[in-house]
Amino acid sequence: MYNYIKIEEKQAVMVLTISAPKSLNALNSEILAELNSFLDSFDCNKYRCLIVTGDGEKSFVAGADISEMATLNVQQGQTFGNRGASVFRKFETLPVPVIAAVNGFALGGGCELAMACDIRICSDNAKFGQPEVGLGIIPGFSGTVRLARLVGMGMAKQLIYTGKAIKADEALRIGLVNAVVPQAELMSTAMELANQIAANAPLAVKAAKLCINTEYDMCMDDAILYENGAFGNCFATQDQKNGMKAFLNKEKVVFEGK
Ligand code: CO8
Repeated sequence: MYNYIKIEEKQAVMVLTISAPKSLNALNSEILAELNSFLDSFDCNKYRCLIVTGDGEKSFVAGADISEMATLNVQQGQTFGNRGASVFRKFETLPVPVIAAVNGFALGGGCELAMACDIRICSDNAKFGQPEVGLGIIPGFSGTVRLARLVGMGMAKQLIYTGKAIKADEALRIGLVNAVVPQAELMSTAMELANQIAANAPLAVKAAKLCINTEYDMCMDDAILYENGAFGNCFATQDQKNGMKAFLNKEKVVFEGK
């Protein structure tokens, strides 16, 4: 069905693998189109978490495809940038949480893809960077937007202006990733995290994601009001009733997402 992405269902968790090994999983238009159609058809009622990774042990995504960008004009550059940015925004706003399991190079568009995910964990051989200015461009898949939000203005500017890649331990230190694990444990760690998320009340997890994303750009008073509305809505769900009843009766609950 797809040429460049592989999908694997693991009960309530979906694993998406970007696979273009000849170019270290660099993103060309075809891969972006496949990711777009995958996201459009993703069933957020069936799956409670999505894990995104890259094929092989060397690279998550080594950026946007430089061979495709080399001859673009201004209009085509904007179109290509917009294509990637809008796909990444779909990852960011997917109703269920998305975990990036970064298994190697996350450069340029690869770092930008990881940043559009909710949570990033990486293998100890991972490298992160925004090398675009060394190619005569700037990050164009929303890297100038998200990097400063994640690691602060000063560090984002340093990374983008120098184009230098950083290793996994430095990415952890500056808060770009949540955890670093040995390569052999990356997918099992991502899966464990995904299963922990999937075991919780799915409507509540979705509401929490929407709140955090939406409130980030609001003023404090509006954000508190927004959360209050979403909090109240939780009491219309069966999951809230079952979850609290199970707690009070010292029973285990299985959430149905209702
Ligand atoms: N695009 C196209 N091909 C790539 C890319 C890429 N981003 N990265 C690697 N490849 C290809 C190489 O050309 C090579 O192909 P071949 O075997 O045919 O020569 C193959 O993958 C293997 O790569 P290397 O031989 O270079 O492997 P190394 O282990 O020596 O080096 C690196 C690995 C360090 C990852 C190196 O390949 C590299 O520096 N790659 C480019 C990284 C980069 O600059 N990424 C950012 C690209 S720009 C970007 O992402 C902008 C996003 C916003 C776009 C907005 C559009 C307007």
